[in-house]
Amino acid sequence: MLDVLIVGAGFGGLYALHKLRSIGLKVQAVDAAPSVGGTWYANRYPGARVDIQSLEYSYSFDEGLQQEWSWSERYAAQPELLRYANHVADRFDLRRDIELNTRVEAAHFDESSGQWLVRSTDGRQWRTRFVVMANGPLSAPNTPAFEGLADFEGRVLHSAAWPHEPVDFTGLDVAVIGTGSSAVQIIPIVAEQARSLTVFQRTPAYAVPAHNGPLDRDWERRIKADYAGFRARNRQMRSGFGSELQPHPLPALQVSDAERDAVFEQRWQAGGFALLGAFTDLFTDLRANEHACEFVRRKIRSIVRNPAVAARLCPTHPIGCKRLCVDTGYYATYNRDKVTLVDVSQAPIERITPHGLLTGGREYKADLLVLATGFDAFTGPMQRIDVRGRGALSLRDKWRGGPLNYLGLTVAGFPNLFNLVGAGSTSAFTSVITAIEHHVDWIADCLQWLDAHGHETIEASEPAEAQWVSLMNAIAQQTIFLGCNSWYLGANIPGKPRMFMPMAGGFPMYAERCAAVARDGYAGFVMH
Ligand code: N01
Repeated sequence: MLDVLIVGAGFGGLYALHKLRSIGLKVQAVDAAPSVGGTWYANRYPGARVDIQSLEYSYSFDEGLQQEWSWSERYAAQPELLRYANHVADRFDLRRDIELNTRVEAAHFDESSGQWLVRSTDGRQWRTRFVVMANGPLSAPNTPAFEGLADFEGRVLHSAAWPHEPVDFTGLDVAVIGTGSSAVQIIPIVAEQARSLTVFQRTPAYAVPAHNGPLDRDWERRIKADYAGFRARNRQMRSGFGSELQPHPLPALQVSDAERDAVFEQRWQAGGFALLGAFTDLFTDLRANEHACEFVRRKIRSIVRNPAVAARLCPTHPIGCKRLCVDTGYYATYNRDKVTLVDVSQAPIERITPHGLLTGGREYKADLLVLATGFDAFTGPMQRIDVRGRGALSLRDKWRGGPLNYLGLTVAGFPNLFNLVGAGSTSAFTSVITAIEHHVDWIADCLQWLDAHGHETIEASEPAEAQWVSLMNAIAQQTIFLGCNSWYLGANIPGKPRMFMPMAGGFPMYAERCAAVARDGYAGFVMH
């Protein structure tokens, strides 16, 4: 009998295992993959790298770890991130409590014993008091149901299930479907190797340059001289990172056009998400947001030589409404003669043929098809498991209209079950490792508190859950996030209920709410 079973051994599962073991609990983590690393094990397509600077996208829980690890680049690439996950697993002796190649298919709460029964696809079972779902909000790849896909005679690769051996695009006619963060990283690299590349774009993306390169060692030394202070300052930011570039003191609408553009330009040169942190009203005022949109559109028009292609690449939705893409040479790729951009916003992909794709009455030939079509975010990974709570309540049924939750960490009707970086938390808007550390520390405190107070179970109450969801909705209403079809809204998956799933209130506000709930003796929860 376990105290805690953790589903997933990515960055969330690894820290949960370390932390919960360190407070004396008997913990087991399982992962479907043959390796630790989660997202950074699965997403190994060419060009895969983090979009938050590595000095910020890394664990802060151990001073020795953050001092000794040295990133080679400003934005680490997938192999280095995977090495980091493996280093952490070794350094904290985590592997002895991790079962790999183990896919959980069911987790049922047994009311008579107050325990969870967790079962894997190969028939193994665990009894555990608590379950921590660390299976990641972006771990269920979305493969659209394109007619004819099974009859395609070339190779089909999904960005999130990339093969382990290198893929050689030399001499091939390659088609990429999608222009989100994954595609924006894949496209420039494929374009270098392939004979031709055709990109099928439904919605153009805003992409800002990463300006990646070797890590500036002076900067690294400066951060490491007070890493704890740097992390603390980052946690005061809405996004949980980026404290070195504070927003302009005035809103975008209160400065002159020239000053606003100078700030945007400075942020563009800084690279990455800095642009969205330029002014505090970019996420709350569509007129302010439009200035940033137009700034990026001007950049696109200045980079892409063919005006018709540039126009097709210019997004019309608010910037940041869909996750901003961070790129290396994305727009310039469309200046290559061998790269074609096909707009499928009006005439969708009709079908995949044995030798290509059919859209707008024309067939585009391809030897290799890359699906960079994203994920069934937040709910997908949870609903792929048969989770049943009190009274055999199924999570799939409970979430039919959207992922009801309390604090993003728990769901009413599912005692002793916690979710990391899921719907209802700020995960999608923070450096995810900051979110992970916050959630796990909160859960660890909660489990200790339960034992100290002689409680066996903790469970969100339905009124607290309803209040949290209406707070999430009320905050989202005040932002620009409802103005486009994003995976935050479930809008990328046909038939998925439209609900804004992350908490848009910013990390400091979210963390304070969670802390207040704990201070108030876990207000909104029912304990037995
Ligand atoms: O997925 P996406 P992603 N016909 O959903 C298109 C993180 N991430 O894997 O926009 C035609 O963003 C779809 O079109 P539309 C990051 O949080 C981070 O790229 O729905 N097209 C879109 O263009 C990111 O946000 C990094 O109209 C179809 C694309 O496929 C999240 O993961 C790198 C279609 C999917 O884009 C997801 O990114 C990679 C159809 N039927 C990912 N269905 C870093 O940089 C879908 N599309 C760290």
